[in-house]
Formats: sequence, structure tokens, C-alpha cells
Amino acid sequence: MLVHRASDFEKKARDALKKIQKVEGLGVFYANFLGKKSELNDFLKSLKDLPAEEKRDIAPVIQKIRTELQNDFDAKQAFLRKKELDERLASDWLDVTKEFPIKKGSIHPISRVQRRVEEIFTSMGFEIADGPEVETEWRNFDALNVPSSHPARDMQDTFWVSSRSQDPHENTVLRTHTSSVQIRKMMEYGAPVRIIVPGRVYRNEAVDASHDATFYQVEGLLVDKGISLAHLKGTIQAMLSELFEKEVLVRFRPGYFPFVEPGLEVDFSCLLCNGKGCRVCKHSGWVEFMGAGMVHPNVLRNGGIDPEVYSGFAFGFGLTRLVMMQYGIDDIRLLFSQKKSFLSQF
Ligand code: FA5
Repeated sequence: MLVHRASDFEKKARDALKKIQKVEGLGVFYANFLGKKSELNDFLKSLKDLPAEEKRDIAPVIQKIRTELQNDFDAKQAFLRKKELDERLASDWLDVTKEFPIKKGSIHPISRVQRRVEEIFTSMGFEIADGPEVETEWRNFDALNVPSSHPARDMQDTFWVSSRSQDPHENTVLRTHTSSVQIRKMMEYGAPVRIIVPGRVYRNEAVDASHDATFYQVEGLLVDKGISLAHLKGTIQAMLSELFEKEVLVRFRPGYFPFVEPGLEVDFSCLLCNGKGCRVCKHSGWVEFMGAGMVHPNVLRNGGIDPEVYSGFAFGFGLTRLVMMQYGIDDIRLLFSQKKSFLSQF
């Protein structure tokens, strides 16, 4: 009886295997005909209940069915897998040798000039320092000798981050200038210190062709023994000549910044007209470049440095305006416009 049932099972299994056309059909077949819950497994289990003699005859027959069915299953599986892979390779392929026109991005002009400025100052022994864009009122103003009652505070219109309390250490602003990093680094490094700080600054002011509400500055700070304005002039003149790859003249005018004494406005000779006078330099032959001066003794003291022993110069120039000068860009707003037609020129 068992032999008949096994042979019927074998026929049924072979028919079912023949009908399978896809790999995904094999799982169900295996479960039904070869797996633990299959009829074949029931046959194998029921062998133990047979008398020994009968078992001796039937067991090899069932084992043979099992082995052959498993072999056929394996062969069919290999065949279907290969067939499906061949079909996929024939229909679904990529020509990896095909060339696509790749549109390259480019480095933003501000980053370009910033990197060059960093290289030049580094070669003169300056370190590049950094500070947060959200800064305490104290570091942005008070520590720089700008008390809250001082009219100079209105020189830079401020974006307040926290609502204004009495404590300038508590209040936070979007830094209005990179000078806020001076105090941090004096406290961190002590004297001597020789750093530049390129970074983004924010001012709550009306935007026009040469003023933006967010722009980039580069702060410079050098504190050591015996530092004078001559060092400042030499440093700036060397940096500009290196950047523009030609002799650039620098001139000082008196200027007022509470954190320096004396304070200076620094201009450089217009590179577009070689100092003869043009529209860009408003026919003066000079371009306004930066604020600078000798670090005020109060600022040195606030930074933990003894002004009786050390002196230093500081400057802060508009990197954005330098970029405009270098590339002849006549509207600052283009730099943050994200206009492809503008950016793809760099
Ligand atoms: C300052 O920010 C001072 N912290 C500079 C300084 C540093 C003086 C150290 C002394 C010692 P001022 O506000 O002038 O100064 O800004 C410096 C430069 O930033 C300007 O010369 C100009 O190039 C640039 N700048 C100022 N406002 C804007 C603006 N709205 N958009 C673009 N560039 C600006």
C-alpha cells in the first residue's frame, strides 16, 4: 500500500515540478513535496511502524524517491536561476562606457578669495581662528570697550537673539563683526597672539549694491612686545600686493572705533584705474577697505593681557567687498543670489 502511495506521490511531484516556470514557484513546491510537512516526510515517519521485513523493502524505495526528487529539484532550481539571470542581463544592462556631459560645480568666489587670504596670512605666521556667529553682547560690544550707553553701539545695527536683559553676558546677538573673536582668543592664547578670523557677520541694515545684511569679514589681531602701526601698514600692504599680484599702496586716515586707539580707516590704491580715478573709486584713486588701529589698553585688559608689557594692532576688512574688487562685481547682492548664470562664471 505504502509503495503505491509513494509512487503516486512521486508522479504528482514530478508533474508539479515540470510545471514550474519561475524561481519564485520553487519555494511552495519544496514545502509541499520535500519539506518537513510534506507527504514524503509522512511516509518516512510511518516507516517505523512497519514490520521490520516490510520496512527493509520499502525504505530504500522511499529514500530513492526522495533523493531523486531532491536532485531534480536542485537541477530545476539551478536551471531557472540561470535562465532568469540571463534574461535580466539581456534586458537590463548599463553601458558603463557611455559618456555623460557632467556639469561641474565651482567654488564660490567668496570661498576662493577667503582661501587665498588665509594662505597669505598663514605664510606670514598668522593662525586662522574661529568663533561663534551667535555671540554674547559682552564679547561683541562691552569687552571691546563699547559700553551699552555708548553711542558707538548704534554704529552697527544689531540683530538681537535673546530679549535684552541687564546682563551683557546673558544677552546674545548675531555678531555684528568678527572683532568679537578678539576677546575669546586673547583669553584662550594670552600674549603673544597672531591670528586672523574670517567669518560671517550680520547687521540689521538696509540692503543696497554695496551693503548686505549678512557679509564676510576678516579680522586680524597681532599682540606682542613693541608692535606699532608700521607693522600694521607693512602687513596689509604685503597681503594686498600678494593677493592682487601687483604693488598695492595703502593709506591711513583717522577713524573712530572704540576698541582701538588710535583708530584708522585704511584705503588701498584703486586697482581698476591704478589710482588715476574712476567710477568704482569715486574718482578719488583710493578704495575704502577696512577699520584698524592699535588695540585699546582696555581691550587688552579685558582679554587678560597687560597693556604695560604688550601692544598690538587689529584690523577688520570686508571680505565680500574684496571679492567684488577682485572680480569686478558691482552689486553685492549677486554674491548670495544663487543665480546660476552668475555663479557659473567662477
Ligand atoms: C568694523 O566692523 C570693525 N570691527 C573693524 C575693526 C576691526 C576696526 C578691528 C578696528 C579694529 P566696519 O563697520 O567699518 O568696522 O566694517 C569693516 C568693513 O566691513 C568695512 O570696511 C566694509 O568693507 C565691510 N562692511 C561693513 N558693512 C558692510 C555691509 N553692510 N555689507 C558689506 N560689507 C560691509
